[in-house]
Amino acid sequence: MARKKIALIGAGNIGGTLAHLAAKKELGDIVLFDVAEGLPQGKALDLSQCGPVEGFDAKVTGTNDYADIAGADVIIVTAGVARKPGMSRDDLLGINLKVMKSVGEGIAANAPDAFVICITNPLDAMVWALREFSGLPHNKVVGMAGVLDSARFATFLAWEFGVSVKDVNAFVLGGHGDTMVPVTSYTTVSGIPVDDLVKMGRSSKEAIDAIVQRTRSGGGEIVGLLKTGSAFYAPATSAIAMAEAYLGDQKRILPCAVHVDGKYGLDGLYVGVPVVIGANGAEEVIEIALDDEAKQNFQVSVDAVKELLVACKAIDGSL
Ligand code: TXD
Repeated sequence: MARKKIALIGAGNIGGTLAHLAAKKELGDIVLFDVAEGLPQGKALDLSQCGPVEGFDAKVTGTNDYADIAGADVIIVTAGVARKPGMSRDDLLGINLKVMKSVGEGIAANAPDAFVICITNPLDAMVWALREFSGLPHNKVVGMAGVLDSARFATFLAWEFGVSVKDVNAFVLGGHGDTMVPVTSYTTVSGIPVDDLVKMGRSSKEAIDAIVQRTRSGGGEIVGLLKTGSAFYAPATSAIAMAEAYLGDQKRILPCAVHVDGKYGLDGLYVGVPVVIGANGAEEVIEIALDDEAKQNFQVSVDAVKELLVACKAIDGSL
């Protein structure tokens, strides 16, 4: 069976890490695309030279020509600009919306059957715009945010409880912004709800509330430390888990930014919700019962995403 083809649009910090992870896991042959001359080609050559050491036969190539992504099975989009200290994700909208238009056209013309995972910020708006510009089916265009936000939440909880990260199943809903909704009532350690662990005296409400807040500002914390850009190891790792769920028809229930129409009281918005990811892409949105607080927080997050879409439409009248 011919190897799958993974196209990475954007060969920057996340793109290069995606390529390295995909090659090590031999998910398929990898094409790195970027508008910067030499960057994708240089990283592809460097990554290829990992092959003899790592023992992978995946071909890694770099290009500035969209024709080279033809027939891709999975496309992961990181093209655009990243945050610097003092910038919010929403500050990137003006520049990155134009980038999504060129990326969407490139995908439509060369790989319309791909499963597309968007990472570019502001994520909830960019994934919606990418779907509009590309014209691909809604179930084949998703956004990566919730897997990363849940991983940040799980890391902090594992540290707090002194347990293995393997046993923490964290749940984050909503947009990829300060309004995201870490849901403690659906977050467990080996099946034990976090709220019960607090009642058992293994943490406190104050400590858990502080972790919820640290999760919300998890991206900004790293931007502040790095000063030159934003997180890229965990974002790449999170997107690769989504790609594997698609390529392996794993039917995983993952928090992703997907097109929600009818459930959660939404009528056609991209926002972070639990979704089954399998060979048909986003196969089923799982509508969970939210307590009043989570419901209110989710609505705040939905309203914030809607404001971003208004801003997008004001910039590009074709949306
Ligand atoms: O959870 C999430 N979704 C977020 C997303 C987590 C972390 C980072 N988040 C966002 O991903 C971040 O705010 C950025 O918008 C993207 C990519 O972050 P990365 O750290 O990889 O940015 P880089 O290193 O600047 O790489 C971006 C590349 C760079 O090489 C540019 O030359 C290229 O994008 N670029 C383009 N490629 C193709 N087409 C166009 N038009 C283009 N413009 C820039």
